[in-house]
Amino acid sequence: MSDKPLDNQSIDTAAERVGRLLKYHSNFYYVESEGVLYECALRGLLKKEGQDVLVGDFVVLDSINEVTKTARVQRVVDRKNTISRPKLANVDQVIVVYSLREPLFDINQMDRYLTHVELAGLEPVLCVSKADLAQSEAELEQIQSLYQDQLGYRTYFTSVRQPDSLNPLLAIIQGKITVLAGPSGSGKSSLLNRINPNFQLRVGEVSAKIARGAHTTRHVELLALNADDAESLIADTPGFSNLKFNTVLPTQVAGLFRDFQAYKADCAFTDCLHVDEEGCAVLKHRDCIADSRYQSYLDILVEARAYKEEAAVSSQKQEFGYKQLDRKGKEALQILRLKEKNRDASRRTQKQQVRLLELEDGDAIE
Ligand SMILES: Nc1nc2c(ncn2[C@@H]2O[C@H](COP(=O)(O)OP(=O)(O)OP(=O)(O)O)[C@@H](O)[C@H]2O)c(=O)[nH]1
Ligand SMILES: [Mg+2]
Ligand SMILES: [Zn+2]
Repeated sequence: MSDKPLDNQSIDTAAERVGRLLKYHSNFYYVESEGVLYECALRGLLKKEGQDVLVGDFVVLDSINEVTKTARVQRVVDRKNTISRPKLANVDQVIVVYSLREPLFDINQMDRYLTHVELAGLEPVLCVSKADLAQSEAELEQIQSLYQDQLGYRTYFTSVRQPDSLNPLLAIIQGKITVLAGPSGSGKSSLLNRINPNFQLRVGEVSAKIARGAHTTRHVELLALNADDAESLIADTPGFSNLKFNTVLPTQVAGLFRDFQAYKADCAFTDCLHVDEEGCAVLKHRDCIADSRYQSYLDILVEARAYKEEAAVSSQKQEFGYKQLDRKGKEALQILRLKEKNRDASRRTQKQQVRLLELEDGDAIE
């Protein structure tokens, strides 16, 4: 499994041990267990089943070789949670890093990141980076007033040029599994290099012309904040330019906006989408919700509606086609479905369709 000499006598075939997957690179899984980093391959069956093995996963190792520091990932332990972009498991918190300038702070994009974190069931933390580029105090105050004072998200302003500004952030990442997310060029890797210079993460340029980052970070890796502390880990992630909402149903979207919560239970219809419905309590209190937030809600709602339509069409197609089939055809389809079960993408589509059948409008997941 690696080019290191295989010392079979060092393999304890019976031994099993749990470790945490810190990174995946060139088909190898790097798993930390009891202070040792093992280079691992996947058990054949895991590959066959097409099971996702994610950075952050606890995995059971076997075929452990203490000489070559290699092992095999036998299985994945049940996850506490997963986040989708980037894909990570067992995360405690996500810090959304968005620069004040270069690239320019975009309130609707910020909402999209926050909503994604809410979707994973996690409490987002905001980090407004490159605070040294502020042209006035008012800029910072405006952001703080909306996100911290009105919405209650913890909001930090940082600059790698003002090292003291990192201290509050340092305090909240101790003892936790933290993920930094945010657009390319917002300074995630720079921030981490400041926190621990040993990380030596690659830092990119922000194009002057398009004011966008260069997608410098390519891989997700969990890094140990301190050498002998396996409980404080932080992940640098690649920035995304395009966060999609293609797994959310329209009735779920309002549940991701905490500023809607106080009102939405009083809407006349349980499937109210808070757009133009009569008896909508959110619209009645529209003045209490920031315009930018309501606009972000509408934008995401459009995508959720498109997703729902697409999923309905594909499930209808499948259902209609099935009814037309003769017995032989149905058998062939069953075999095809079984084969597809092993493929990740098709499994996901099937799950979406099942969820769609379960979720009539009005049965929103809260
Ligand atoms: N003025 C200023 N520039 C910064 C600060 N932090 C980072 N930068 C600059 O921003 C640019 C992008 O930084 P990166 O750390 O590579 O950004 P990133 O978020 O990791 O980007 P991706 O890996 O592409 O997602 C670099 O040129 C940094 O020098 C800061 O606090 N102030
Ligand atoms: Mg980076
Ligand atoms: Zn409503």
